[in-house]
Amino acid sequence: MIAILSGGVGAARFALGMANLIDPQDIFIISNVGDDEELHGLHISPDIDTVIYTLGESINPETGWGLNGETWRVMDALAAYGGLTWFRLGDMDLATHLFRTQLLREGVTLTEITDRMRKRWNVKPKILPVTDGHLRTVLFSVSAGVEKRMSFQEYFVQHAHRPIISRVIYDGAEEATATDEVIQTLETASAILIAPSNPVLSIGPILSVPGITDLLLRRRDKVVAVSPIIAGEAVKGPAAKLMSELGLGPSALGVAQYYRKIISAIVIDSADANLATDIRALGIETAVTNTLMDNVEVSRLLAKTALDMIGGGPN
Ligand code: FO1
Repeated sequence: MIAILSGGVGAARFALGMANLIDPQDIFIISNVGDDEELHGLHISPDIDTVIYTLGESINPETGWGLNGETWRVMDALAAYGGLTWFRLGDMDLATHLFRTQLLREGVTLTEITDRMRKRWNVKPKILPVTDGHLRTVLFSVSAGVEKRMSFQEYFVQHAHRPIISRVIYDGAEEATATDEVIQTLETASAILIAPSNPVLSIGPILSVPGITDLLLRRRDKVVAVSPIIAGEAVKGPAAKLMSELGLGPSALGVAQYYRKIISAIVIDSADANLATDIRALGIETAVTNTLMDNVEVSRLLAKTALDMIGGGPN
């Protein structure tokens, strides 16, 4: 059984590769919930949905989020009212959000709801929100000496990740508790893979939940990361820009430094082969391969490279 710490698009593609490599029922995906937000009166869990829709072979391939073949009649009708339109939910995606929000109001946990959704999409890997409690990534920028606070979706979608970020916090982290399923998965997994997701915005919230980082420190020998940064650029999203604004190196080396206490191995892209020596000097075993997952075969080979590094792969 293997665990994958997961954000959105990059992690979903990586998990798809893994599901083509090993028995999908042996994969446990621990999902970030720091991007979650209440919008349109509904509970949005973008990373969970991106993973479910991708593994369910129904993701919109152009955006990397939402459903393929989606229609937008509800959003158009909402726009006619002058309603909130910067964050768009497609007509079919709306059903996902109505379902989730209703069950949350009835007191069903996000873990249980996610499992019901997974089954509806015929997804075999288990998808586990890191916590059922409140955990939100909050970003700050400074303008004319005044600090401005933004929720993740305000930063990412409304402001198109343009603001220069001065700091990031994980609101609720101190009181959050990892679910029993998550703890048990991380205790027993034969390999723990950190997907090629944004270290600060996607994996950082997972690591901020009390107990998780300590557990990974103890299991460091079994933890391998895949760099989401290739030649100083994120494949998707603001990872490189944000890391540089926060004073973290915007490179595969910066990623290795960010995770250095909790990983024993990392996979970096061939374009970054020149960084391998510096990363190995941190005491991190380094594999160099193609990490740009533009098809399932690349994802599968990447998953294999990562698993092979800690001897967790199939023969
Ligand atoms: N991203 C956008 O850029 N614009 C949107 O209107 C938008 C809506 C949306 C709805 C549901 C969902 O699951 C994701 C959505 N996203 C949208 C993507 C989302 O903001 C990001 O993919 C993640 O939060 C970053 O990992």
